[in-house]
Amino acid sequence: MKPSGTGRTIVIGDVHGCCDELQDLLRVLRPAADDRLISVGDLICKGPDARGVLDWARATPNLECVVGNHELRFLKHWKKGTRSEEKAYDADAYRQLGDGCEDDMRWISGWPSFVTGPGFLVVHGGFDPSEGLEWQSRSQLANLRRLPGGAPWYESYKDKRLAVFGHWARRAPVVRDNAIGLDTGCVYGVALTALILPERRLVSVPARRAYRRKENWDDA
Ligand SMILES: [Mn+2]
Repeated sequence: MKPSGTGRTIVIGDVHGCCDELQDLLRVLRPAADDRLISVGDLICKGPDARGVLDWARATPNLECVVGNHELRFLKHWKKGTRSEEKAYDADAYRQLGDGCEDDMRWISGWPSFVTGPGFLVVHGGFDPSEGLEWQSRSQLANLRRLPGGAPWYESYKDKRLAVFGHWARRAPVVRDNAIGLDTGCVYGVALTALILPERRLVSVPARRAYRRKENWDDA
């Protein structure tokens, strides 16, 4: 690994509160101050330590976060003042976040639904390739897996610009010429994966354990 001063872009897959594995990954990546770090979103929920993950994120000035579906749901709770569409694991995440939650939400409300860089874009879920990314809803960008008809959205994506995404937990990264999926199910006991650009190198660290059980892997 290059130690520092390399100006890399490093995209980090779905952390879901797995703070130990995030720290393991950072020990391998050794990001420098001039590296551009990007989270695909879903930093929180399902895993053991949302607080630790957000504390790291807020203390990392060269990190940009794309909003995930779990953050979007928490923002909805915050804006409405009620926990609509509350998931079973939300109470755990709120407990982990504790008193800082209001500040966290204010900060998260500023996260974009996608970010771009030279030759790449990062989105949490996906987008309909037949329409401009900028016209699609925050909810769609954070949640999309399959297009109407059932095919994964990225199978219809023909642009040369590399689309990096998370959200769809697989036992291995999805690697196509123009799309890379980084959710390798850390919270389910597989691995936490990052992508280093422009060289397109994938770096994974194993999950220390399965924090949640996954009944069915949708690897198709
Ligand atoms: Mn997600």
